[in-house]
Amino acid sequence: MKQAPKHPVRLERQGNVALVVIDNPPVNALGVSVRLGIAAALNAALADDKTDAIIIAANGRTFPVGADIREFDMAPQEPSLGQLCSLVESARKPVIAAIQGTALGGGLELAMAAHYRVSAKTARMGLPELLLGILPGAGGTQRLPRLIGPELALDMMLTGNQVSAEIAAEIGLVDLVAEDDLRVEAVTYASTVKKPRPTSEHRAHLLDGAGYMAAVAARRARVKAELGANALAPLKIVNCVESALLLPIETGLQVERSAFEECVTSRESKGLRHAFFAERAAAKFPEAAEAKPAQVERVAIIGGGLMGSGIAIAALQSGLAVTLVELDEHGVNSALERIGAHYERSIAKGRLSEAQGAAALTHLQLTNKLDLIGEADLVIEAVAENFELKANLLADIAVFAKSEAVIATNTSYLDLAALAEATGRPEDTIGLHFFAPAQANKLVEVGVHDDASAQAVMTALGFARALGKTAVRAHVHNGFGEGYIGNSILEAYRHAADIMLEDGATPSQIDGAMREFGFRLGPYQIADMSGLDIAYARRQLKPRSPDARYVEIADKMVEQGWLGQKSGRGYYIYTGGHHMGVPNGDVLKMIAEHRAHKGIVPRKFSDRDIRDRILLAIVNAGARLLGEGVAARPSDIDAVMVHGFGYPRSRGGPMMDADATTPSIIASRLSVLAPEDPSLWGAAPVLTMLANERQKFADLNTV
Ligand code: 3H9
Repeated sequence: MKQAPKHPVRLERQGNVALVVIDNPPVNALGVSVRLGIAAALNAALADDKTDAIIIAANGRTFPVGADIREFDMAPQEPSLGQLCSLVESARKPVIAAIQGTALGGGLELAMAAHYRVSAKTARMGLPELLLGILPGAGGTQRLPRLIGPELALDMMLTGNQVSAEIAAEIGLVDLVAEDDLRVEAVTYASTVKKPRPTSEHRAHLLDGAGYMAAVAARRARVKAELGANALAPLKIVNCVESALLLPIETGLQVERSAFEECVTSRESKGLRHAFFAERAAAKFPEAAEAKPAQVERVAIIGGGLMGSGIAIAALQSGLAVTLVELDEHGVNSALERIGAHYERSIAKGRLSEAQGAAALTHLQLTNKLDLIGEADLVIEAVAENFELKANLLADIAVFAKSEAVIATNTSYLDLAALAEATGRPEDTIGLHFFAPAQANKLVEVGVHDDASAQAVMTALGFARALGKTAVRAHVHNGFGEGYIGNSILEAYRHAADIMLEDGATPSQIDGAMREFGFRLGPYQIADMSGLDIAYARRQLKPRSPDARYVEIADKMVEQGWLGQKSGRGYYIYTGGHHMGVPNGDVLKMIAEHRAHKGIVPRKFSDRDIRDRILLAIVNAGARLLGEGVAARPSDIDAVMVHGFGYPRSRGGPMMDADATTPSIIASRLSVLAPEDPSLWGAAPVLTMLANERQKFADLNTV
């Protein structure tokens, strides 16, 4: 556990300027000790006759990035951030905020409560509260429109986007951008300002009342159209900005406060905050105690198919040099086509300029010569899912890769320890499991086997983070860990769905119920997208468990050549311009015959039954992975499901959902289902333990 600094705020002096310096690493979050410290230092400076102006500054890499999010579930402690901001604004001496790094959320609100703002050239500012399901609750909704007008203020608050110092100066958010030394230039600036200039008294943007109201109305209509009439935090933001025009600031602040309280206690905000901390907890690998990530400047990827090309694009986007190796000229050309098409699409959509696209491609080396991987710091094989193929390739990679290079295999099903052994350098070899499309999907699982060195693991983690991915550790050991976390849970999810399919539900009903829950796609849409032949091939290799119910529907489809989108037919038909597909009547007919053949009398499942059964299967599979030590903490499973599989972020993840239901209720529901298929529904020991001890999954979360 990190110790809070003893004195997170200090009062310093330079001539007649007092500096209130916040020092609360790592990000100067405005927890209660910081708020108390700022209030005390401010009062001391105000009482000091020798002080003419006060600067609020921060040590370390950044101005405060916001309120301390961990305090949101605790009893409120005074002064609140709102009270502190009012204290700052009402100061009788000029207060200047000196901003560096990222002034976010409550940090920017504190700066806006100051009378003047000076920022470093590289500083960025934003109000990202919406991403946590809340709204700026310390005056941001009242002060920002006064400073920059309603339209820009709504834009910043409804997107969470940050603005640069240059833009901030243009729009009136900061008064001066320091040329060189922020602290020195802020002190010089402070000695030139003569009196306080409270933001609440800025009227320029409130004068055109009709224009202001029109901007608010347009934004409200847009939010409702895009997010629905129940979008809590976004609509509250719009209401608060409206109040900034219509009400005196004290009343506007009260409106904002009660809106904040309603949002912060919402299930959505709790879910989003859980997801925020789950991502950060997942990055805490035990290997960090032993090693630091080595720098990866060049990555080599073997295999330029969908996955390999996606990884290459992700690496190029992050500014790394890439060597992409294909088998032959034909492979090289198709990889080039695939990557080129990606850049063309990005340029057409305006995400990249032509120059940026061209510049990124200059860092790409495409070749059919494996010996060119010698300069890479990390080599990832991303060829077809076949043990022999991968093992032989990994042995060759080990010959050409430099001795300090880390070697990674992009598999989650094949035996990781055996593949590592095939390199002759097991300590350097780890699993790096990307999810398609690898350039966009935020999840990477780092597969760790018992012989992997801490150095290799940490380098893989550092690489995944450099790509902007959420990395989650999967411990593969003693026969556990096949499919790592993600695919192992996906298998249980699919199996629960298949049982319902065989017993009476339709693919589109199951997909619809899961979309209604919040997934972007249902399991059969995903199966059609991935191609049914891939899972089929794996099933053929896998021994069947005697207590597992086997549903042959997908096998029968593959045998008919219905492989999903790639063959134009799967659970849905994709011909005739139907991008999303229409239900495949032939599959429905085949399922009906299949049921009759097995003597199954179809029964009805409500959407709620479907959702409940699938969630039970996911949670039980998650609990099993915890018991096996494959997943280190429940929140890691949440991070995997949110980032890799589109579990609705606002729910936090399945294990958080399970805690809301309580493990004991889940265990008793599982016991009802267990006779149907003990392999799927038999309660995992961890779940039974939590149920017996009346504990929750959250009690197992360690950081
Ligand atoms: C708000 O301000 C509400 C107000 O309007 C009203 C109040 C009444 N609190 O992400 P990193 C921790 S809401 C507590 O790995 P990076 C984080 O958990 C807030 N802790 O670094 C991690 O801890 P650990 C609005 C926080 O460089 C460590 O700091 N602000 C907070 O990749 C490093 O974080 C936001 O939503 C926090 N606010 O990214 C900004 N922020 O080492 C949220 C971070 O123990 N923060 N931590 O794992 C971010 O977006 C990123 O952390 C940031 C740095 C971009 C700042």
